[in-house]
Amino acid sequence: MPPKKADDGPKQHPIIGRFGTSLKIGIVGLPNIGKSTFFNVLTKSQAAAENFPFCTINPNESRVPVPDDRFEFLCEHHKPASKVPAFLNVVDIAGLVKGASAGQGLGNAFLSHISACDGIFHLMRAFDDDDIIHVEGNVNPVRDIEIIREELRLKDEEMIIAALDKLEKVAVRGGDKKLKPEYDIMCKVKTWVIDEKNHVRYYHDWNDKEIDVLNKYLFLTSKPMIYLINLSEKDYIRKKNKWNHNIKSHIFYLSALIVHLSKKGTSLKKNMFLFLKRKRK
Ligand SMILES: Nc1nc2c(ncn2[C@@H]2O[C@H](COP(=O)(O)OP(=O)(O)O)[C@@H](O)[C@H]2O)c(=O)[nH]1
Ligand SMILES: [Mg+2]
Repeated sequence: MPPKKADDGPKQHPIIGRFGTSLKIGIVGLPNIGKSTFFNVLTKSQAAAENFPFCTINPNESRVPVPDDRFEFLCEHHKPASKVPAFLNVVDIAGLVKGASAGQGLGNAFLSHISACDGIFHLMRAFDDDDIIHVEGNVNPVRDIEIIREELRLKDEEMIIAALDKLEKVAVRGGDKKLKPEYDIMCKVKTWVIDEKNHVRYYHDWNDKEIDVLNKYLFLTSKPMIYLINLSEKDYIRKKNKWNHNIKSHIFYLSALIVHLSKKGTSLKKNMFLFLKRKRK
C-alpha cells in the first residue's frame, strides 16, 4: 500500500499554545504564599522555602514524571528499543507583587520566566497564619487573584501595543496587504485585552486564523492556567474554607472554563495534601 499522504485525514484545528514533547509549567503567585513549598512537594526537591517575601529569586526547575498506565501497556505491547515516558518541567517562579509589570518587587524578570512556560499554576493563599507575612497585610485570595491577573494582562498590553505599532506601519500606512489580516486580528486582541481588560484565554471563540496569530505572539494571558488554593490542613480535611465560595464565583466571573476532574484532580489534591501534612512536622 502506498504511504499515506501528510494531508490525509480530517483537518486538525489549531489550539492556543505551544505544544511539544517537553512541557513546562510555572508556579505563579504573590510572594510568601507557599509556591516553593508546593514546588518541593510536587518535584521532591529541596528549594529554599522560608518565611520572607522574595526568598526565591532565580527560578528553580525540576522534571516530574507523569505516570500513565497506557505508556506501560504500549511498551509491553510494542517492546520499543527505547522508552521515554512523559515528563512535566515544573518551574518555581519568584513572587509577583502589584506593579511588577512596571518593575516593582523583583521587577520584570518574571516576564521571561513565565514566557518560557507553556502553562501556569496560579497558586493563592487561603490559609491563616499570623506568623507568615502577607505582602498585602492580610489574607484575601480574591484580591490576590486580581493582582496577578492584572500584572500578567499589563505585560500583554505592552506587547500588543508594540506589535500593533509595527503592524500599523507596514499593513496600514505601508499598504502591505499580506499583513492586513494579522493587523485586523491584533485589533480584535487589543479590544479584548486592553479595552475590555480580559485575558486572551477567556475568550472561547477564537477562530483558526486568530489562533495562528495568537500562537505567533504566545501572550502570557493566553497560557493555560490552573488555579490552586493553598488551604490549612484542617480546612482541607473538612472540605471547607471561608474563601472557597468567593474564589469559585470570582473564577467563574472571569469566565474560566470549569472542568470537573476526577482521577487527575485527585492526584493533584493528593500532592496538596502531602504538602499540608509536611507542614505539620
Ligand atoms: N501555616 C502555613 N504555612 C505555610 C503553608 N505553605 C507554606 N507555608 C509557609 O509559608 C512560608 C513561605 O513559603 P514559601 O513556599 O517559601 O512561599 P513562596 O514565597 O510563595 O515560595 C514558609 O515559612 C512556609 O513554611 C501552609 O499551608 N500553611
Ligand atoms: Mg519561593
